[in-house]
Amino acid sequence: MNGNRINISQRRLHFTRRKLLIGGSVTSGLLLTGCEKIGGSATGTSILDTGEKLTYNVQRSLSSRMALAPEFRPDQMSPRFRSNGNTMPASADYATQLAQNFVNWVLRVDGLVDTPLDLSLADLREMPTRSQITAHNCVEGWTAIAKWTGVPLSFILQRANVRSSAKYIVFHCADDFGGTAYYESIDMLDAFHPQTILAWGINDQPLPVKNGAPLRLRVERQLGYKQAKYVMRVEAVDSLKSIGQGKGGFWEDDIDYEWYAGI
Ligand SMILES: Nc1nc2c(c(=O)[nH]1)N[C@H]1C(S)=C(S)[C@@H](COP(=O)(O)O)O[C@H]1N2
Ligand SMILES: [Mo]
Repeated sequence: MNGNRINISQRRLHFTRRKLLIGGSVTSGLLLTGCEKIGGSATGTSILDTGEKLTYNVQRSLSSRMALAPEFRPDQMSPRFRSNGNTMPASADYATQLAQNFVNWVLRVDGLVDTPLDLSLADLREMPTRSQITAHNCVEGWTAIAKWTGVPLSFILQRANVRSSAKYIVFHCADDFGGTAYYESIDMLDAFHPQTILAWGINDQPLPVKNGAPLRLRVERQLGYKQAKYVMRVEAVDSLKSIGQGKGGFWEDDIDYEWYAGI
């Protein structure tokens, strides 16, 4: 199927990018050796002296964290976007919100902010909107491309006057596994990344329950389990220690998934 072929090449692209990044440092080493051989003088090596290499490495690490995830054309979208993990929160409160079509639902934004917010779905839809067609990679071995629409997290954090003491943003979700609430967290670089949005739409439709209604995180440089569904509360914190078991997310606590799941 056409969708599958795109998915496979997308995965290759990720692996190639990783190799390239690793290859980068190897190449600069080789270049240095080449200079020494050809130049045979101290002047040759000084072109890549410590200062130069530092600037290069700092530049590289910054650009790899803030670089945009690949975006795709509409004709590359997967025919359907599957669902994984919880597909319907079990809580009575969620059932009530769903029955009311989320008209009385509010997103709480609090923690290390000067202006805590309670935002309705209507409030969120009126905020600046970003749409992006991106690939979702689940560690269980599937990839799908969908169009996500929502409000940049940076806009909400700025409106809440997030304090400079905040180091992480925690997403508290409505669902649980055996009584343990799902949550996730990201650092401030990811929180202010231009593709990090709180999405209320998928493929030009309101987010269905199976994909996280009414609101889910999209943090496009990271793996599937970071894409918190059923987000009810956004909390700015300076440490993750006191949340859950302290490893920054449900799967991180439960089965030692990496907290930083950048791809
Ligand atoms: N609240 C919540 N968020 C979640 C999950 C979950 O079970 N609960 N599963 C995660 C995993 S492992 C993946 S791959 C994606 C799946 O998103 P989807 O159901 O929209 O495909 O959501 C992530 N976010
Ligand atoms: Mo996943």
